[in-house]
Amino acid sequence: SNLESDLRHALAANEQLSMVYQPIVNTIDGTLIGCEALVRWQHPVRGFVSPVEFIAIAEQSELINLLSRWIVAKVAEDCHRMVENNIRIKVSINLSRKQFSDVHLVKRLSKEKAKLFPANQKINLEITESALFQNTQYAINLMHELKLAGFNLSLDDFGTGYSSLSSIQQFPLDNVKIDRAFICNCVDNPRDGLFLQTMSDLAHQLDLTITAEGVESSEQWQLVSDKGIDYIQGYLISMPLSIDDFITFDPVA
Ligand code: G
Ligand code: G
Ligand code: MN
Ligand code: NA
Repeated sequence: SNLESDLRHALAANEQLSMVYQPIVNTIDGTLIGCEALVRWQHPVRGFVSPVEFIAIAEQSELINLLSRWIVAKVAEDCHRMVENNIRIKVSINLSRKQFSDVHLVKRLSKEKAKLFPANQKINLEITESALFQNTQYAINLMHELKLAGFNLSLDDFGTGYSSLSSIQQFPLDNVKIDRAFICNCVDNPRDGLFLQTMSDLAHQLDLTITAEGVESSEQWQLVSDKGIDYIQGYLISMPLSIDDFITFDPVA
């Protein structure tokens, strides 16, 4: 079967697709400060299809617009559930390179924010590193517009790609997410530890917060904490959770 037409069908029927939410906590005391929304597709024949695969397929056509709209509407619905359960946290939504280069992005997201989300909902947009360096001036302008529209901005997957440490200072960011590649060996590899310390110091000099992704052990949590990294996310804290599980998630339990 053809994945593109299958995805089109799943979107039209509002089935097979779901959102999960991975907690993001304070490094110092483990309190919940936010979550990252991640899309999932349970295909009836193929089973779980990775978002890496189906987002790339959606981006080959206008289907990416439908998928983006579905994701934002679903996240908004789930933010209402969180607020009803007295969970008022920042929710992070990923933007792919192609989504980031859509000229209608700011207008569309602003409308959706006003119309669909709870009042005063804090929304963070995660932009992958490679998206910023295709056209630096375009990226800077777009990011200023997103900031004016009330969104917070994270640089996602930092360290995997193109940016030198100092080049990030030109972008109006709020937060940097260190790619999990630097976390997985950081306890044994002094070079990764040095990179984390350097990134943490730089982020704070630029007035950004910094998040470590992919924290899987308490040794990693301790090391990341020693480096002054503000927030952590990873399987040690929690897997990504359905909204039902997320609203009963207790980070300190
Ligand atoms: O959740 P998982 O580790 O399978 O995600 C794999 C990749 O897919 C990650 O790079 C993640 O950023 C991306 N991804 C997951 N959900 C979304 C989404 O809702 N929108 C976009 N653009 N990317 C997503
Ligand atoms: O590219 P991005 O950072 O958006 O991707 C997030 C992805 O990382 C999600 O698909 C999520 O499932 C995955 N992830 C989250 N925590 C961990 C972890 O502790 N270990 C590993 N290996 N993957 C993780
Ligand atoms: Mn992300
Ligand atoms: Na990432």
